[in-house]
Amino acid sequence: MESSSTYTAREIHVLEGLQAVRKRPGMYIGSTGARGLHHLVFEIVDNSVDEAVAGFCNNIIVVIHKDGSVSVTDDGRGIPIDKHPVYKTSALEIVMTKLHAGGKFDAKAYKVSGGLHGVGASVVNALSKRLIAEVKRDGKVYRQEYEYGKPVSKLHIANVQFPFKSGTRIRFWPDDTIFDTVEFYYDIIASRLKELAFLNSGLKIKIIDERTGDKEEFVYEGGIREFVKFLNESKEPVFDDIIYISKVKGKIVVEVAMQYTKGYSEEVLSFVNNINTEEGGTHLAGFKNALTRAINKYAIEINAIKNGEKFTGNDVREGLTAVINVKVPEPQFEGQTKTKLGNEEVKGIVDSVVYSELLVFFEENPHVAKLIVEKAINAARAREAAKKAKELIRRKNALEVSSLPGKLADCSESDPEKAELYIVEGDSAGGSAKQGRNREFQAILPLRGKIINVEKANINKVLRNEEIQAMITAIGTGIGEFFDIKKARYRKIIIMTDADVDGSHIKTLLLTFFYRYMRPLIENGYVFISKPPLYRIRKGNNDYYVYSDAEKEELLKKIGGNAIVQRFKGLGEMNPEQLWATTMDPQRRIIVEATITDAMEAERVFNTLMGVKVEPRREFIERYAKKARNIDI
Ligand code: 0RA
Repeated sequence: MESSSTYTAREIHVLEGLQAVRKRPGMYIGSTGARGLHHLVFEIVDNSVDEAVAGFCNNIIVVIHKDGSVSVTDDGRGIPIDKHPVYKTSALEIVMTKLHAGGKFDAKAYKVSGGLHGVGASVVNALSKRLIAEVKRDGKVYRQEYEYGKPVSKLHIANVQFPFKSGTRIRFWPDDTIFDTVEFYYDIIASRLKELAFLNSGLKIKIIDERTGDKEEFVYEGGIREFVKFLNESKEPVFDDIIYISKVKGKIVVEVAMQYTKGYSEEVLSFVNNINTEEGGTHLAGFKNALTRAINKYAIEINAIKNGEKFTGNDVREGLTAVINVKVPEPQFEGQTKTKLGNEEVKGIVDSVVYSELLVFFEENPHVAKLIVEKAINAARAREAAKKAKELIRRKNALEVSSLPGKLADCSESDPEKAELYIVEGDSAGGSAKQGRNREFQAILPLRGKIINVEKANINKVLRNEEIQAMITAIGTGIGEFFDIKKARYRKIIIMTDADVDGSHIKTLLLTFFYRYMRPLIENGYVFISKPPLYRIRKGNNDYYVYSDAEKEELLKKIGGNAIVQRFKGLGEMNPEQLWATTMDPQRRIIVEATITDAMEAERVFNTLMGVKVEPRREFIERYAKKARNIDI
């Protein structure tokens, strides 16, 4: 604690406050780097902007001096210089030396900033080796000087020039023992001043760099409308109008300006009390919500989209440039950099204001509204297309990169033109086929018959069936809109099932599947049905297999009457050699190309098996048949 007896208790308290700022400057200005250094300028400028927001200031002049100082001059009312009855000090001195001036002594009671921002002039004073505060009121200029936050002079009338009838001028020399650098950058200061000029329409802000002679003046009568125009300077707008919303709801002021560009990127800046809320927050959430709702509402109203369809937030913000500027009396700043507005009540207010005002604008400007809806439709389409492309890549990966199914016994032939795939019903027949095949060009994929219960499996279930997925992978073409016949791994796909009810069900299901998901495979003659023999005829130690009744009669004549004729039951009855001889040897086997008619018939049978209701379908067909006739007339 300060022990010098010359200080009153109050003064000790004040010194302690500013001592804390010098001890831990990062706590008050974020950093002691270039950013923190420039923060000092913005703190002082903010005070002048607040005076402008209060309606008493129209001009701010910022000068970067050659001696390393910066001065900020405004034409406001001037910080009060009269002595406070209790403190017996001027309000100016309290403002300059008291940390977080509050209560009824708060000279900035109307100030709406918060968080790291607006910590005030006393922090700047504490971190400056020298500071001069000047106030012009009643035709006189009052002046007080400080060093390291402490007054080194009394408040006195000085004989100096002041550019306005009234106002405040603060000039400070940052403490080079605190900051890593004390060199001010014109561009950093100028861009923030420009931003402030956009955010406070009509406020004239000048910057002069005496080191270089650079100077600029920022004043925008159009405010954030001109901000949006500026942001879109190098972009191509969809329409010339800048949509502008301005409403006061209780103590909250909502202002929005927006315009769409032909580009795809989104540039939405949001501000609370002139602070750029880089992390967004409730005001931004309210705006986004309202924009999406309003555009959807209008699009449905003009029948541009159906009621069930909806644009997403991203759809309606594609190519959007917007500035959201709200004023909130007691802002809660959250987030990593304290630039996220947390006040929940702001969300609903911004949402309802923007929603209703946008709909009014759309009604009054249908031409512009239509362009916005069109833009959103295009964005939605692009989103769908991108999603499909992604899906395609995902599936391609699944089909091409993923290894072939374990159940598949592939052939060694790499030329698909010469390769065949046997899809075989049942594991036992599959086993025989694997042994009996010519492994050079014949691949075998056994399907477990029971898994695919045609009566119960709808086609979507079939798609999810592991065996069917193995088949898709083995064939390699992909399915549906992603089907590519050039990727077929086999020129012949041969369905080999037993000649019984189960076998015919599986055949029906496979044909239906090919018809719905790999139709070109059928159209191009890639799919075949294997015809196993109808009879087995045994004479002595010899087995004969025949494929038709006529063939049977002919054979029996040839080999004599005491042969045993057996209706052939299943593929599983044959050993590998027999299977090769009867069903797989290209010289002897019978395979029939599946036609589209076959596949259509299979689908019909499949639907019947599935018990698809006939009535609604007939009604549907009759209704549309009638409609079609009417159109003909
Ligand atoms: C409180 C009251 C009055 C002015 C100010 C603050 C004020 C503060 C700053 C800081 C930078 N520039 C400023 N300009 C004004 C007005 C008191 C009155 O005259 O009624």
